[in-house]
Amino acid sequence: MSDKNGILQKLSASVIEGNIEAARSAVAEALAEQLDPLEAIENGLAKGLREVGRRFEAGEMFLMQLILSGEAMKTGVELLKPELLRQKKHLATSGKFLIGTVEGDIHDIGKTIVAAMLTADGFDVVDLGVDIPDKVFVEKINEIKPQILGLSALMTTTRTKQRDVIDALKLAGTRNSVKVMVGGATVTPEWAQDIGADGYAEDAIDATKKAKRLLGG
Ligand code: HCB
Repeated sequence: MSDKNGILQKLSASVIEGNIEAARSAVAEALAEQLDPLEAIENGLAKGLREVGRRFEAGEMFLMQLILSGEAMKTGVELLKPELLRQKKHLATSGKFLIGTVEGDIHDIGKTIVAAMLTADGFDVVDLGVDIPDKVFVEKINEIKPQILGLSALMTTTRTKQRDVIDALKLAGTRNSVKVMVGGATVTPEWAQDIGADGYAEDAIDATKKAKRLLGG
C-alpha cells in the first residue's frame, strides 16, 4: 500500500533521476490513489525539479541530466493534466488569457502548468509556446484581444524581454487594452513593478488568483 508522501517522493525522485518511465508509473500510482493532481505537480514533480535546479546551479548535475529531468517533468504533467481539468468545474469563461515564453527562452514547463491551471479555472487560454518574438505577442494581442497577457521568462538574460514586450505594446498603442502578468524563476515582484507589468505570479495557483483580481474579481 502506497501512502501519499511515498507517492509524492516517487514523483520527485523520478524527476531528479530524469527517469520518464518512473515518472509515468508514479503518476499512474498518484491517479490510482486519487491524489490531488495539483498537489502531485507542485509537491511531487515540481519539487523534484526545484532540487534539480539547485544541483545544476551547484555544478552537481549536468545539462544532459537537466534535459532528462525536464522531459520526465513534462511527461508527468501531461499525464496529470486531464485529471486536473476534469476536477475543475467549468463555469462561465473567466476571460481570455494569452501566454507564452519570451524570445530566446525555451523553458516551457512552468508556462504550461500556468496555462493548464487557468484553463481549469475557466479561462479561455491561448498558449503561444516558447521563444516568442515581441512582435508576435503584439500581433496576437491585436488578433485575439485577450484581457490578460502572461509572459514567462526563466533566465536573467531573457526576463528583459518582458520589458521589451511591454514597450512594444506601448509603441503599438495597445498597452492599455491588456493587463500584463509576468512570472518565471528569476522574476520577482520588484522586477514586475520596475518594468511596468500589472501583476506578478509566483506559481500557477497564484496566477489564477491574480488573473481574477486583474479582471476585477
Ligand atoms: Co534551464 N535554467 N537552461 N533548462 N532550467 C534554469 C532556469 C536556471 C535557473 C538553472 C540554474 O542555473 N540555476 C538557469 C537560469 C539562470 C539565470 O538566468 N539566472 C538555466 C539555464 C542557464 C539554462 C540554459 C542556458 C543552460 C545551458 O544551455 N547552458 C538553457 C537555456 C536554453 C534557452 O532557453 N535558450 C537551459 C535549458 C533547460 C532545459 C531545456 C534543459 C530544461 C527546460 C525543459 C523545458 O522547459 N521543456 C531546463 C530546466 C528544466 C531548468 C530548471 C531546472 C527548472 C525550470 C522549471 O521548469 N521549473 C531551472 C531551475 C530553476 O527554475 N530554479 C533551470 C518548474 C516550473 C514549474 O517552474 O518557475 O518555470 P517555473 O514556473 C512557475 C512559476 O515561475 C510561475 O508559475 C509556474 C508554475 O508554478 N510562472 C508564471 C512561470 N511563468 C509564468 C508566467 C506568468 O504569467 C505567471 C506565472
